[in-house]
Amino acid sequence: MVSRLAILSPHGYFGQSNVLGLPDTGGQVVYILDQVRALEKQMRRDLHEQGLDIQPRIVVLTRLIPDAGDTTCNQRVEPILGTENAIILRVPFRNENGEVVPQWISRFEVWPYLERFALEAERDLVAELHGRPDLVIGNYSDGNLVASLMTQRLGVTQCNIAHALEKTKYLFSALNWEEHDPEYHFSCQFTADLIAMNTADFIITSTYQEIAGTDHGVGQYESYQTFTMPGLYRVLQGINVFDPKFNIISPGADAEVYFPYTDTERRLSTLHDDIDELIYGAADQDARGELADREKPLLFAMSRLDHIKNVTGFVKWYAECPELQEKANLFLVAGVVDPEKSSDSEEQQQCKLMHELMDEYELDHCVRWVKACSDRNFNGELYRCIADKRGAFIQPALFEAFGLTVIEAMSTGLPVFATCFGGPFEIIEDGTSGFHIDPNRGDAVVRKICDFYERVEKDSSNWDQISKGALDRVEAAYTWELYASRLLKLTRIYGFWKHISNIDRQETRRYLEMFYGLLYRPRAQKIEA
Ligand code: UDP
Ligand code: LCN
Repeated sequence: MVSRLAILSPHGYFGQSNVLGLPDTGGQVVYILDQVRALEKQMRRDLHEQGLDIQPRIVVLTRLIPDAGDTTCNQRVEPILGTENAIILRVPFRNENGEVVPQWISRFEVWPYLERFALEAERDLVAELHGRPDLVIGNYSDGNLVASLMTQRLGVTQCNIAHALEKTKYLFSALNWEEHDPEYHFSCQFTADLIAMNTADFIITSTYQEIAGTDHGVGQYESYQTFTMPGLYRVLQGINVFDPKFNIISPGADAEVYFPYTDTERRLSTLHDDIDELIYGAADQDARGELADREKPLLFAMSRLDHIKNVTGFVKWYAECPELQEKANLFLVAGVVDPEKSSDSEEQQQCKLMHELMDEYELDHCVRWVKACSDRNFNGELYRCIADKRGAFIQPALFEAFGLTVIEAMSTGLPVFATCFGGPFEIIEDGTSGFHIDPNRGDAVVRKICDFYERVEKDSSNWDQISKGALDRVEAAYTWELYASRLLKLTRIYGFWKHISNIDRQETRRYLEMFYGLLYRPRAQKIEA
């Protein structure tokens, strides 16, 4: 029986409005909120079928941020919309004197706060649930470490979800850890990852390649098998990627929000004027560029303005390809347009680079760049409006762990060109339900898009075919109903296994505790100092 769940996601701005696109705040938040809605529904169904009159409870534990800007991240409790009983419960980070830390903290710098956070969050969770949860789900390195600390004490089942670990995002990140450490603190993060993935009872991933990689790329978990951080430690067998604790359960895109552009009855036509203004309006503080030709299809990209998302890389390829400029305009929703409005150094740097590119290549007549849009209903309709104009979604990331925007766009019937490094490689069947692009080969990327539009100019059914392929693909493999029923099945299986086998993992546990105490803790404390 599974009736009480705790989900951990400490970093970033975890909220239900005005948060998407803020630093460190993207797909993980969307994933968890959709996951909670789907799980609550499925748990209620299961409990009912078991003849039990029990209300399922789900608590998402995150960080309370007093200086929360336009978000609700300074509220302790927030009910989750679309559920009956699920809540967000926020617990603050405290410094070593016990004082609450008021400001947002980058995900790279959360390490000194987590041990205390885990204790406080556990106390609040048990009080809220009037007992222990049946399962604790950790998210990303910090959530997984807290889940580890909590489940070891509570003796309950631990499930880990990586989303997007940093190790495979930065070239030779382990080898060059010392050079990166002042900014990124990888020595803490990779140690936390090793501890959490070894204490977890089961791990779920969104794709296969996330576990074991592909012929041309290393998997997120695979990268922890053997590695060295020179001068710190050498890992001989960090994780066994063939351990039966690994399972693939792919997320979906909320079907209420991301539905096909052809579903005219459900279209949010009241938003069309605002969308038109967003795309074709005049430049201002939050928008740059004014599209001169309204007739051209739009190449649309939407993501956080991080280096890894490579939006600026795509702008450069577009700028250097007059043929593509002739065929389509470029519309970008990303981060901030005014660098002064950002508190994140990487975002500021990308923002400045984008301005430089637009100046250097004089792109203001064919590129429109607007700040992050956080309203998902608006965004759903935005994808559809771009599909109306026979546009395409571009996801040019250097690496994308999964890529929710890819399935959101596909769910609306918008053809997608997405990176071949990471999740999109598995989501999209190249040439059938979208296209793979290699972010290291800008010339080939623009060629592929030009070729597509040439085919579409000759016969518009080429666009329809890919659009239909995308819709079919998402319906078959990426839905939250499938996700919830699989995750709850696994929870029962691994929970039962833990209970009956009572495997003696004391040696591993002692080793990990020592690793935590001798290595992680002092390094984490040093960050605060
Ligand atoms: N998103 C948004 N507004 C933005 C940028 C992103 O609403 O300006 C949403 C997007 O629709 C998606 C999520 O944030 O649901 C990003 O998830 P994805 O998995 O693509 O990337 P992540 O940001 O997690 O790396
Ligand atoms: C984080 C990411 O970077 C994305 O690739 C994923 O889609 C998202 O989390 C949800 O898992």
